This record gives sequence, C-alpha cells and structure tokens, in this order.
Amino acid sequence: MGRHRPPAPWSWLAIASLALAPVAAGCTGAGERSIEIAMRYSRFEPSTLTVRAGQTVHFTLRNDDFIDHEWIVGDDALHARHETGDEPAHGDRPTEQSIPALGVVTTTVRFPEPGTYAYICHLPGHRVYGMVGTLVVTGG
Ligand SMILES: [Cu+2]
Repeated sequence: MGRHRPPAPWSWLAIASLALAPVAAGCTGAGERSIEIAMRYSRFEPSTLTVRAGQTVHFTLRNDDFIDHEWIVGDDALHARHETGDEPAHGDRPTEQSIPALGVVTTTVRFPEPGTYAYICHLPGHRVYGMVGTLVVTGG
C-alpha cells in the first residue's frame, strides 16, 4: 500500500550522529559512565565535571545552537596548540569533536591520569565568550 510516513524530526539527527562519530559497542557496565553535555547559547552545560581516572566515559555532545561548535578536551599544551592552529578537521581523535548546528555527536574517552583538564570550543571568539568547561579527573 502507499502508506508513507513523514520522517521523524529526530531521524536526521540520529543519522548525523552516526555519520560523525561511530561509538563503541556496549556502553554500560562497571567502570563506565555516560555524560551528556549540551551546548546552548554558546556555553557548555554542565561547565564542570568530575570523572575517575581509568573510567570509560561515554559523552553525548548535544548542540542546541544554530551555529557549529567544538568540544576539545585536554591539558594546557593541547589547548595552546588549538588556539593557534588552523586544522580544518579533527580527524578521529575521541577528545576532539566538531558538533554541527543542532547536531548530536557521541564519543568515548578514558582519562588515564588524574588531573584538571579543560574542554573548550576553539572556534573564533567562542572561548572568550565563555565556551570553557573544567573536567576534573580524580584518582582511580
Ligand atoms: Cu562554539
């Protein structure tokens, strides 16, 4: 029969997410954690997070804005490189993600060392505007 449903509004988001960031299979279990970070009005929510060293963290990065954003997590040296760099794309490093306007990207990261790291959007002007978060990795 000619039954035809209009595409659900979430379907293209799911497709974009799959295309951008294939996520590891099996996302629940001991030593694992899921965290969602929203990008809204060019701010990260939440802007502070604490995880345990060695924990496998599944991040869902949800961009609610009509402009693109980045989520790049690491130490000061890494951020200094991104601040001055001009990489057009971030390859497939799980700690460096581009999230298109209204898109959702998933990534899985393990932070082996305790420390205080930052997650920052390095698109022009976004860091200064306040697109900065703090990730504390506590001893396992
Ligand atoms: Cu941004």
